[in-house]
Amino acid sequence: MALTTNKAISNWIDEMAAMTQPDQIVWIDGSDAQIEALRAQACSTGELEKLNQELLPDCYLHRTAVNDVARVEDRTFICCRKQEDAGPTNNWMDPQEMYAKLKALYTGAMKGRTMYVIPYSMGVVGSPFAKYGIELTDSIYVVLNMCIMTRVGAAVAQVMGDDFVKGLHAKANLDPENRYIVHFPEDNTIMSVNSGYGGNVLLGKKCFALRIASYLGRNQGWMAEHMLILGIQNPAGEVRYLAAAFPSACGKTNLAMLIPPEHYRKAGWKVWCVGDDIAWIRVGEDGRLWAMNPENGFFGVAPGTNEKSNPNALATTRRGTIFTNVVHNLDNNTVWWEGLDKNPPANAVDWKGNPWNGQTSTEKGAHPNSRFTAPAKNCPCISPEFENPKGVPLSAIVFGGRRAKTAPLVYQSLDWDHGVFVGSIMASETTAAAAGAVGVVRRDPMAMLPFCGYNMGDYWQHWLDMGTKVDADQLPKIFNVNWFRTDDEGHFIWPGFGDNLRVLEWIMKRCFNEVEADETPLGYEPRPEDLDLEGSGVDVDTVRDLLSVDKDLWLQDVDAIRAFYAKFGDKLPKKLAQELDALESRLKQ
Ligand code: GTP
Ligand code: SPV
Ligand code: MN
Repeated sequence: MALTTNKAISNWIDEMAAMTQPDQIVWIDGSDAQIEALRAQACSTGELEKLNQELLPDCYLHRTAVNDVARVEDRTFICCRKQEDAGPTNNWMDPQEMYAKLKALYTGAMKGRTMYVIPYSMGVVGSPFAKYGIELTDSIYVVLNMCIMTRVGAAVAQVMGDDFVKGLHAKANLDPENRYIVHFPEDNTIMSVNSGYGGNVLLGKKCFALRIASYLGRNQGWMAEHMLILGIQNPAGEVRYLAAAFPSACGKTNLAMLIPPEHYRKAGWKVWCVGDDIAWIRVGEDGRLWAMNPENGFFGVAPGTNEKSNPNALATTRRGTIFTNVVHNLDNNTVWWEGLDKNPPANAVDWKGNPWNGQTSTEKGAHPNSRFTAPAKNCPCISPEFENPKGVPLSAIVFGGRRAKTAPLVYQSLDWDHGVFVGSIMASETTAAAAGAVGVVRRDPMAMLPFCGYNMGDYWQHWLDMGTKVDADQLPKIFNVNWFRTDDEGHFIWPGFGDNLRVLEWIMKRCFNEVEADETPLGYEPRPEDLDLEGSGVDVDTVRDLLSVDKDLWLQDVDAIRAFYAKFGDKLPKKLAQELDALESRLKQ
């Protein structure tokens, strides 16, 4: 039964149904009974496998098609009327042309199938900062994931009125040549076809909460960012918040759920997770910047998650979780992935669905971008502010990426505008989260290269403008971090994970004027002896090395940045060009 009688909604659904021609239409109310029935149905067709319910209650396994395991950036489009508004970093096509092309792909695509109607909320339902969407899909896997990742149900259908983002997803025949992930920001519309992989099909996530929302945010004076949000509680009991943007598979989920090193724990330090992937940031009533997490779950990278690296993430996946493209351990009907433990199962099925012996196989059992979809409420360190519709006030914004050599462990920008510059010049080695080569350094400003729904030059200007809406002393301080510097053998020098708190502590001290810093051509850096290294296994000299700035490498980077900036023509804010010149002259001094 329809969950709303709103005409705008029913007309649009009728139109989409006339095109895709499903056998039936089913509204998703998100009730336990409905979810249970859908799980059973998906198990009966093999779309899901029910895991050991004693060890992993309400947990299921799914395998995608082998050619459909990551976001497809080359098939992701921003279709606005003027190409200039999409900018040089987005694929663009004229909206009418794209609608016509897609119509051919969607026509009859749901014949013999069910169209599910998912009313969902990004943010706490009914709160002033929530935004609503409806996703139409022919995939039960998508329905069940959306019920974890977003707030779904009748209440949402009631409050959304006419103001909702339209999302249409059809698996069609999963043809990679006709796979399209398309955004029409001017029409509040998302269309996804021929994929069944998370980031391409869970339309509330990257498509809405970043690409559409970044466009809305620019028009409405707020920001949608690819950022985790966390609270750091110090021994005095104060909680200070930061948001951090790292590219895909560069450590957001891990940082967001960090467990402090032992002596910090003993002293009373705690980290609270508010979000692990997306932050919507606004100016609050008190004039500060506040960040809220619009999601309701985690779609996290499985490989590398273990009892030591991220016990909180592991605990989060122990119930109500969908695992995608991991190893199926047949002995006890549980799951496994590379980096979970040193004991891969011998009697298992790999991510492709083939028999797999982890003791003898030289091939990976889980896909490097295999994922878990887990409810946020499972997380042992979920912040008490998680359900606060306003989110949390930010003291710091942190940028970071994977850089084997250039970027130091941490540095602080000179001020907001310089911080925007620092975000704009981010670069990182590519990962398995997107289809294509892995380990290639590319520029990824603010970790938003694949997610900005408009011209990146305008986006930078929007960042600069946001800085003028907040008093200078109230603005978050902006930092850059790099956990991924390697030695000559290619090993990570910094221990990372929980030990990253040592750097976050320094960052927070800087925000509250509790520690001095050294000035370098890049900005402010810690005096090595100011980082608490107790129990880290790292000595001060190593830290000095991790903080070193290789001027020759940086001058080469300046040239690369200049070439990158040139792509934006007039859209490049003058302020950023000036910041680049200033960096160059500081490096040459
Ligand atoms: P998306 O969900 O794709 O946006 O990724 P993410 O940014 O949340 O990355 P995630 O925390 O899942 O980490 C991705 C990979 O980086 C995992 O394999 C981690 O084990 C690894 N990783 C995370 N933090 C660190 C760190 O501090 N040091 C090192 N060396 N590796 C890390
Ligand atoms: C990312 O790739 O940044 C992710 C996973 O968080 S996805 O939902 O596929 O975008
Ligand atoms: Mn992400």
